[in-house]
Amino acid sequence: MEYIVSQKLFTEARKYIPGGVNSPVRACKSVGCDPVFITKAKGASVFDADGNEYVDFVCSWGPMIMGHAHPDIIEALHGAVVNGTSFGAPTPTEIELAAMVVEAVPSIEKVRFVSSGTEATMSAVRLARGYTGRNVVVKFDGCYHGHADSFLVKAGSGVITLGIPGSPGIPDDIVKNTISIPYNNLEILEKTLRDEELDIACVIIEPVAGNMGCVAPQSGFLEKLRSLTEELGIVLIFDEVITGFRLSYGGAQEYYNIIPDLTCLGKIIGGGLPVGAYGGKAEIMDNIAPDGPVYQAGTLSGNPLAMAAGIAALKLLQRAGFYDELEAKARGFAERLQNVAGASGVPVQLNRVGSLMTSFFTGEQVTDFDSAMKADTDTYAKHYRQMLSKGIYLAPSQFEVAFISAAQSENDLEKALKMTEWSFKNLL
Ligand code: KE4
Repeated sequence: MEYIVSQKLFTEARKYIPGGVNSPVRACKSVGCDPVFITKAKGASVFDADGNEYVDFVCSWGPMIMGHAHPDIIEALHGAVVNGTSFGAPTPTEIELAAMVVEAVPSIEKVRFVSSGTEATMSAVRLARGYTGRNVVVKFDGCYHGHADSFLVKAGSGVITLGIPGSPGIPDDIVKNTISIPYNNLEILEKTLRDEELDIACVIIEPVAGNMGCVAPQSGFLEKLRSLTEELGIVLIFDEVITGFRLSYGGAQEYYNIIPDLTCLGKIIGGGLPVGAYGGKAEIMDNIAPDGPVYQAGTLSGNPLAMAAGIAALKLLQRAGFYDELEAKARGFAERLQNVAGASGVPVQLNRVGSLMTSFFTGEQVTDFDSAMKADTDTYAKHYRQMLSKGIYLAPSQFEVAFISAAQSENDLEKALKMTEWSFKNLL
């Protein structure tokens, strides 16, 4: 494959944009190559500026569960855009999408739309602090909740991908109110939450971690987290920006039947347009301005185009059998991928929850941040470059997930398996 045009574009982009990208992980630094510039996408395929076609397992980092440029979403956007693009005023479509979210997500009685997952999580934490009058946020090593100051402590996603401990520019006063503890460690969880020295406002967690690679909650972990936060009056926030409408129509909380106090959403609910949301018990949500004193606002919150795309996307997900079919497809693919890895002799741990999965290049089980960090990122990088050269578009980081979408065909998956088999033969 040639990447001549992408390379020219990357040089040009770096003149105007830091790192040539508008989000760090896209720069492909950790996988030892320059990014390809994508010009269009359709269904399971993305196309780069050199005209190369790829089977897409990034899915825009999660939103494109239906595949790219779905006709229903395109039609919804056409219908909306002719009426204008933004009004800065309440609109009927915000009510429609809000009602769909309230209906779908067990914990959500009221919901506020924002424009990104980061806005959703930072607002939910501010709300939890305002509602409890406490300051400390507990998060988990390797989980990523966006780039708000409070979260860049042992965070996942691009923070571990780039190997940066946190970020300059965040005052110690902020960091001291964030405590990060190991995922799946019940003993440290209980010890931390029961520490009376800490005035803990909330715990925020990815109910299935997707930002240290895919890491599932071990049996009893979420249940213990829920019972402890309930007992201690600590607000439990599920960050379902990835898992919301992904693991089931009601998200991870429906999938595991654990109901948090607040839930953060993003990605899928925008159908590819910029949307985030946070919601939960009315008793808590009614503390948000203008009804309550906790302030949060946004010029483009509830944007009519984003609402139209989100409504169309969720309607597609309501089809009977959708999630069963997605689970069967993902399970079948993962089983075959496991066989390829097993036959290759390459040490791979394949973690999968629903249509999220990660192949960790390590011989040990991956159950938390420390075990994830033992993965061989150089081998992942070589695998990434090999797969790209064969038309398979994976996440440019060992610490992200691959997404199965409704659009990938059996041929697409078969091609990915064949190229994986070829790659594994040429890795070591
Ligand atoms: P955004 O602000 O990027 O819309 O959402 C932040 C966020 C919050 N919570 C979770 C669980 C998330 O995964 C994210 C963002 N995910 C990353 C990739 N895993 C977005 C990709 C990027 O940073 O470019």
